[in-house]
Amino acid sequence: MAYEQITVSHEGPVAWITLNRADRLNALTATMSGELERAFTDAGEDEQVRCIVLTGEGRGFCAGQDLTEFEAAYRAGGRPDIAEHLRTSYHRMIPVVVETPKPVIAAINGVAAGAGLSLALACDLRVASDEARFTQAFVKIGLIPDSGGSYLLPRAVGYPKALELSITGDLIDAKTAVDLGLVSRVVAAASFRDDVTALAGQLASMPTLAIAATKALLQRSATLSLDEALTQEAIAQAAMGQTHDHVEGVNAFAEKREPRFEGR
Ligand code: LHQ
Repeated sequence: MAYEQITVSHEGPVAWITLNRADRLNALTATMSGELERAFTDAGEDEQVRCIVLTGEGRGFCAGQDLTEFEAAYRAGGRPDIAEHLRTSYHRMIPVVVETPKPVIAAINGVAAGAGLSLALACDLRVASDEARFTQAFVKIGLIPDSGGSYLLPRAVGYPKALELSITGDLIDAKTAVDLGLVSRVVAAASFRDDVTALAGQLASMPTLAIAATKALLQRSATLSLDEALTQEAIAQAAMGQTHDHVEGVNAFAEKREPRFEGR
């Protein structure tokens, strides 16, 4: 599949999706959003892929919406239909990332701003380089957190910090981000690629179907009663009980050896 603004490469069972507009800090365009939607759909459906890494080319992760897409219209006195833009780009792409039935690592190599931060929050794990920075940039241009930012950020860091970050637009460093729980770990820029590769390899060797079902259960849990959650757990566990990886895990335990999971 040919892409213009992202690249996709495969290293064994790991698919690397890289935002590829380094001179714009990988700011998002409608084209890039469509390409991400396609790449995540494909990786989600590809049985060979058992972990996905999303990262950025160059010194940025993603600077959010490419503001130059709207600049000409504003300068000419126009008012683009932002809701239509959201519906046809972010509202299609973000749910695909969230619901991808594979573990997704945001490998945050540099600055993540606005919709770029929302995109990182749509991933399952966030690993930041110690050179990464984060900003809910929306308020600085008179906007509200979109592309899932109003939903995902409070779930990551809690309402008070989410609100503070969203109404100040403050740029925070990776250390602050890990202290807040915005990212799960920070690694040195020098070993960033190797550390992410190791984590991706670890996740790719896990029972992929159980990870997919776990994601779906946890994502739905906030809107369920305990009774409903227990019902959903039983349905999912019954399905997992039928998998090769469940049998392999139990056998490996009994035989005191490492399991060889196959993602089926
Ligand atoms: C950029 C961008 C960018 C274009 C850096 N666009 N060129 C919004 C509107 C409408 C509809 C729907 O949704 C949204 C959602 C959003 O995402 S709103 C938030 C949009 N993003 C921002 O407001 C962030 C703007 N960027 C920044 O504040 C800074 O660039 C950050 C803090 C990200 C990084 O700062 P620096 O490390 O100092 O880099 P820089 O500012 O020098 O940027 C490098 C280049 O990238 C520069 O171009 P140049 O030609 O001067 O080298 C920037 O113009 C360009 N760039 N962000 N979003």
